[in-house]
Amino acid sequence: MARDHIVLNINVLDLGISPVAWQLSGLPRDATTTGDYFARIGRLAERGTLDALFLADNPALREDPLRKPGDRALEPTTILATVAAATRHLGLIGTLSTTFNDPVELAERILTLDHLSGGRAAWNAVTTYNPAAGGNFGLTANPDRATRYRRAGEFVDAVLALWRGAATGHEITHRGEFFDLAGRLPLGASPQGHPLLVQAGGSPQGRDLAGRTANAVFTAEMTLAAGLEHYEQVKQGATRHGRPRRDIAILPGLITIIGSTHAEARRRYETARELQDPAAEFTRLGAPLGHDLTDLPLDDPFPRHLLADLDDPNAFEGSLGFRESLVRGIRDRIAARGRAYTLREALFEFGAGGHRRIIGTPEDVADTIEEWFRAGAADGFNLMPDAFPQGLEIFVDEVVPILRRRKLFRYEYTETTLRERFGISPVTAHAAA
Ligand SMILES: Cc1cc2nc3c(=O)[nH]c(=O)nc-3n(C[C@H](O)[C@@H](O)[C@H](O)COP(=O)(O)O)c2cc1C
Repeated sequence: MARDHIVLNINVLDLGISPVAWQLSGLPRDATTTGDYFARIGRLAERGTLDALFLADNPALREDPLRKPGDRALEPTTILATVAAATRHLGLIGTLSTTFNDPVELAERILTLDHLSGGRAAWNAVTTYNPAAGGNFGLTANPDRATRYRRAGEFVDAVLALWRGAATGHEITHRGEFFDLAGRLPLGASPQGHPLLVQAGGSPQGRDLAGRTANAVFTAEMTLAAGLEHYEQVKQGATRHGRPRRDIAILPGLITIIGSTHAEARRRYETARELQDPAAEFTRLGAPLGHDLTDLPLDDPFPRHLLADLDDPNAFEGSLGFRESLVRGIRDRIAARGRAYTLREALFEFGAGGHRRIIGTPEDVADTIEEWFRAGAADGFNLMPDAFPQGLEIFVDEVVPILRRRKLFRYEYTETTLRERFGISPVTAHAAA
């Protein structure tokens, strides 16, 4: 346990992480294309003194909206500007791709948000795996992982240099494989100096980029053992790059299906499961594993060959971080249940990706959060409720008070900027050199 407080962000994935969230939430299907929806979630998160609102990114034309109604379509930075206006304290973390953006434009956009919000902005850097994205940007395929991460490293360096230049009033020069730039942004220091940097992507390259540059990492781990390993690896990476361990917060995703009693939580889960279509789950589990599952018999034992090591990880299109977490999770299940563990069970248990999931009471959720935090497997979590707004309401009203009583979470906001709240070193003239 490196901090005295847990970091808790709310990850707003459409109407919730459940594929049938639009049926559970009771909100209109198109709520996620309104500013009111995000403003309401922002205010709710602030009522619970959460750290930040987090948004993912998918710079590709979307899947069929009729198959997944309610899929978020709005661009993250614009949503965050709306949330900034509706809140006073909440941090604002937007994911944007290093493969399909330009560093000068992105640096200016996020620094603008940082100024508008009084020092609450952060950028989550990802390299994008969705193969549909490349086609929209004039490529026949996405660049391979090694190329994407070389570009990501240079992109992040350029953005940080531009932000430090803005904070200290210096011009910068950057000459590299992908970008050449010279000059400075037309902005000065924001109230927190400049925005924070977050990273998501758990391959060896992703972990190294995080250790070298990030102030927070969004990770995917299902077990405490895996969480501990990942945590140490990234923190040691930070140390290797001469950075203090506390300048980087490790934040695994946490899926929550909460009920006031165990029976109620179970009922909430079963209701969703009955609405789910196993055929739709084939893609949700198959894509991150890198296999087409469609013709496999649902009630046979889980096919172990799907969990074999990849011949060429560099050529694997999906996220290695997600795949590793899933493979480990499913292997653990098979070890516990043997041939009785079927593909059907795996689809429903692991279809939401490689994140830890809790179906339980507020106490259960608080216990897991406390266990991971005290063990040194997490500095906090990116929360992913099954459906909004109820999944967040019950967290704010019933889990947060437990964490406060256990002295693990704040009663009120005491810091003004996200940098201070995360306990990250201030921007100094030294850092800008
Ligand atoms: C927890 C987590 C969250 C991610 N969120 C996004 C996202 O919002 N948008 C995106 O394009 N990629 C996202 N990614 C994927 C990676 O950043 C991805 O772009 C790339 O394929 C590298 O992933 P890898 O390092 O795990 O292989 C996420 C990955 C992880 C592990």
